[in-house]
This record gives sequence, C-alpha cells and structure tokens, in this order.
Amino acid sequence: MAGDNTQQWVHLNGTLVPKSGAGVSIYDHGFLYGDGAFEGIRVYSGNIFRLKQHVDRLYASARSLGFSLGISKEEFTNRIAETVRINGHNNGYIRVSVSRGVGLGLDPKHMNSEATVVISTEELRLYSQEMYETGLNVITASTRVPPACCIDPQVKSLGKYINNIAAKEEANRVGAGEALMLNMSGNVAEATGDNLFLVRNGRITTPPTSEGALPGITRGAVIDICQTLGIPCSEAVTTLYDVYAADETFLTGTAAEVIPMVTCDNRTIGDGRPGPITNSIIAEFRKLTLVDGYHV
Ligand code: PXG
Repeated sequence: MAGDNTQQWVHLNGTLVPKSGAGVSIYDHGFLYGDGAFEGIRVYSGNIFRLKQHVDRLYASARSLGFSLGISKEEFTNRIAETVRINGHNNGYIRVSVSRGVGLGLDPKHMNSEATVVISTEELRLYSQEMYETGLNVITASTRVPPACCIDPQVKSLGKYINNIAAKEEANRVGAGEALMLNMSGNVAEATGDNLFLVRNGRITTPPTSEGALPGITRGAVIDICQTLGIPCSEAVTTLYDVYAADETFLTGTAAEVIPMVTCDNRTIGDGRPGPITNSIIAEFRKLTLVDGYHV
C-alpha cells in the first residue's frame, strides 16, 4: 500500500490526474440526479478480485440506464489495472464511479459530454477482526427496498443508495453492525451493502435478485464455494422467520467479505456464535481472493 506522502493518481475520463484536486463538474448528472452507477472492487496481494465480473456488472448497469461508457471493456479493465499499478495499491479498495456525463436538466438529450468515468484507489474502513470472530449484531430496517419494477436492484445505480444510507443510519442509531432491508412484500432482500445467506439443516439459501437483492460479486463467489465444498446452495424467498430460525447466517460484500451475523433484532441466531459452515466458507473465500481475478 502506498505511503501517506506518496503522490496518488485518479483515472479521470481517460487521463491520470493527481488525486488532490481531482473533481467533476457541478453539472455532472451523477451529482445532479444520481444518474450513474458504481463498483467497489477489492485488490488482494495484487490480485483484483473477480475484476471481469465487476466490469461486466458495471457495463450492464450503464446499458440498462441507457448510456454508453464509450470504451471497450478491455480498455476499461486496463484503466483499472493502470490505476492500481501507478498507486502501488496491492491491497485495498478500488472505487469506480460513472455517470451519464455533464449537462443541466434531466433530459439526456441535453448532455454536453460523454460519460464521466472515475477510477480511484482507496483505503478500506473494515469491520474489526473481533467482529469476524464474534459476529455482527444486525437489525431489520424500517426503510424498504424499492420494488424491482421501479428501480431494478440488479443495477448498481448511484441514485438508489439514498435508501440504503437511510437504512444504514437506522443501524447506526442503535449501534447495530448492519441492517436487513425488506421488500414491499415483507420478504428479506439484503443488507444495506451486503447480501444475506442463511444456513439451515446443512443447506444454504440466499434471497433471489427478484426479491430486491443486488447480484453481489461476493455472493457469486460464495455460491461457487458452496459448489466446491459440496454444500447445497440455492436462491429462496426469505422471510424474517427464516432468519430467526436459521442455524447460521452471514453477510457477503466487497467491503465486509464474508462476515457472520449472530443476532437479528436482538434475537440470537443458532447458538449466537459464528457457525462451522460459515467458518469453512470464510476459509475458502480467503484462498479464492488470492487466485481468482486479474493479477496486476
Ligand atoms: N447489496 C448492495 C446493496 C450493495 O451495495 C452488495 C450487496 C454486495 O455486492 P458485492 O458485489 O460487493 O459483493 C453491495 C455492495 C461502498 C461500497 O461504497 C458498497 C458496496 C461494495 C463496496 C463498497 O460503500 N456494495
């Protein structure tokens, strides 16, 4: 990781510029309307974890929002790798933010630039090691995820996060580590920045994206790990009953990785400690982070 006084660079619309002072227009559609998308990516010992999947999801987000990123996926991948290399950022977080571009007025006809593309490397603010060992206390937020017919949860769009931030604030207010979010039917969709997994009777389930979950890259990795370990894993509509009655539960996300969840709404899940299946998945995930991805 680069030291504090090392010059850091940001990839801004195709050019590497010094991070200090890097910025976008006050008329950027991302800033004005949340009209854009983002990716949070992790690099482990020089391996950009599942970079292809992140780039694919970003392009799908932009396509569904109806704007072009203007460059090929290969070029985009190279820009991310170049940013990691120049910043000597072998471990940490990569933030990729894109928007429709610059233009006042919500009508996309009035854009006067191509898409805005920003790639930066950042330090992560992680959960403490203790939380991985003892597990997270989680609440159910009163803030719901919007129905998929209004804002599709598969799009990692900038604008939809006002809701997730409101739910995260609910967790903060009561000192919980995360908040689960329900959809309009009252089923569990996901947490504010993580996907949910349940273990019951040796079988693993996770809510489907149609219930309001983002198709998380870490979620995909855990589904693959279950296959490797021979643990049955499937998508299932999930209620709070399922959460409360589970033997083990855990959350997955780029920032949190795989983290046990041991209480929900002040109810103890299982025996209140990270369970054996969760721990075996965490161990397997650690190995995968070093080998599955793009080596810079
Ligand atoms: N659900 C939501 C709503 C998310 O935002 C995940 C699930 C997990 O997806 P991945 O692909 O990370 O396994 C996310 C991920 C940030 C930040 O800027 C947010 C995420 C990831 C990294 C950084 O706070 N969200």
